[in-house]
Amino acid sequence: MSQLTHSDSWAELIKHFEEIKDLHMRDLFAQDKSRFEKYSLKLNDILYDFSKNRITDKTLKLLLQLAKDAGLSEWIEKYFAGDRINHTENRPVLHTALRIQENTPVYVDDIDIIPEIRTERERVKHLAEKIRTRKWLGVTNQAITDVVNIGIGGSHLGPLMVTEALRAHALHDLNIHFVSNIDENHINDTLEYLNPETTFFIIASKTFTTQDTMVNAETARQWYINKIGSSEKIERHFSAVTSNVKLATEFGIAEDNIFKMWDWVGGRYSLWSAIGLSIVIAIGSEHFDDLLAGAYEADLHFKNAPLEENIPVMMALLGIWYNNFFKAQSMAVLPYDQRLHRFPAYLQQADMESNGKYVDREGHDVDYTTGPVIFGEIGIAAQHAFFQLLHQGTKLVPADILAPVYSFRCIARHHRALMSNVFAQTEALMKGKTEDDVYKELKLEGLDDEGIKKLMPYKVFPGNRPTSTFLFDTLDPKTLGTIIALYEHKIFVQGIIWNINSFDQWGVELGKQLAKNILNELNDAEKINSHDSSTNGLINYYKQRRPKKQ
Ligand code: G6Q
Repeated sequence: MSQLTHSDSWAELIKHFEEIKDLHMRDLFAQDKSRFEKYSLKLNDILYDFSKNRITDKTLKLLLQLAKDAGLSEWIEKYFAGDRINHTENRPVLHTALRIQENTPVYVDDIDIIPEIRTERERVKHLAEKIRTRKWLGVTNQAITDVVNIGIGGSHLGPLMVTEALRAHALHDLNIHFVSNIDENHINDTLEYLNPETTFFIIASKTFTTQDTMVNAETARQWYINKIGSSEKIERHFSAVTSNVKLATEFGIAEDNIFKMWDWVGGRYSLWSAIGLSIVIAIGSEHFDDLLAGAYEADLHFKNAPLEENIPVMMALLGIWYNNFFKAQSMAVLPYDQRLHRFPAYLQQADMESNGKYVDREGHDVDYTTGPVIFGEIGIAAQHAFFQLLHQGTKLVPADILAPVYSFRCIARHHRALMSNVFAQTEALMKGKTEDDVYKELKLEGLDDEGIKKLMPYKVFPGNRPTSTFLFDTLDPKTLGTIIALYEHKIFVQGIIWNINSFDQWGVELGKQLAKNILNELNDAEKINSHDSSTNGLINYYKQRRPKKQ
């Protein structure tokens, strides 16, 4: 038995779960008029309402005890101080250093990393501003009109999510594209309408060895050479963000156009580093600074707020409550702001790659469940799709809702309708619809008692489905920075309580190795028999059916 499941606080929580599991939130709200005041927190313009959760004061007390028993406060100190908490890779975890606003030093191997972070950021801004102000000229001395970020995973999802979210701040005559899939359709479809004379590529890869990115990068280079007729002035069209300067130089990227990454920044936590070059080009350096400043606000809050007033801690504890005690397998992320449409995909990686692990920090199998399946979609779209399961399915799916109080180019008619959905859905998920409600509704519609009786079971909603709502003023860079960092810290807290290393990703590394081996087997027409019968069968079927040139 692990220390966690062996602890007194765990045993108390199991006992408490038995007491509380049948309580209905409808009754909890009726009994306690101050639930909203009690169970909501604020950070700047962000309101976090977690009152529509299946909790009481006692639940929170016990969950907080669990966090204390895990030594959370000490771990938070280690995290910010640069201890090597990513022990399987022997690395510190310092994405937080990328957004520090003061000149407080942060040491890695006795060297203060802040000056280097600032130097690199200035280089990024300098290039970005030259492109934005049309001073960076391509091979035929024309300004850049299109920027293509080639990267995958952590070198793709963060920049893509943020540039989409902050479109309102972007230049209208500069297009940013993202290519991640090794499927040639992705790069072909992107390059089809672009002019090589006015296109600028960012090869974003921490390792500069990731197959998907390197194959796409090579195709981009060939495209440039074929279209221009030579590699003339190619250095004006290619840049790289990487910790592998040697490979980037060998690829042919000019040293001035290579931006550094460090091994103490994990891919999925790297949008704050030079990996954010595409973001800076899109929204400008001042807005990027605001994004960092927003994240820093979340860092300060996480570091300094008492655990019971700490938003990421509450988010994490609620997740643990449902995951480990209610045995919920998943969690939905439902932004109602259209510009957050890539946020669920971004969070899916951040959370599932960090906490999808069954081995604890001591190398033992855990005897409890860890990270949930994260999924999501724009809330409004999801209402017309999978909300059915949230309301009446057999699974408990806790959900996070994110919505802006106002929008940049607000059209009141749209925005009020949007928000009416936010409030109506969270209320309905919590309250449900009783037989009484259904009876009255159907009676009003003119149904007789016989008809009502037949329809009744289908029309009842059990309710008691938990949601937590983030309401923020508007989706500006600062607020977005804060929201992202709150989720990063939530993931950290859960990793600490589950006693796992949230910062390695051996599962992802495996995929990188496997594909390399099989690639060699695809290069000729020879029949393969080195795998299991299914893999052999699939490979051989593919080899037989593919057109000659492929
Ligand atoms: C993120 C992961 C992974 C990584 C990609 C791309 O935390 O490590 O998603 O970001 O595999 O790796 P490179 O940046 O090295 O190409």
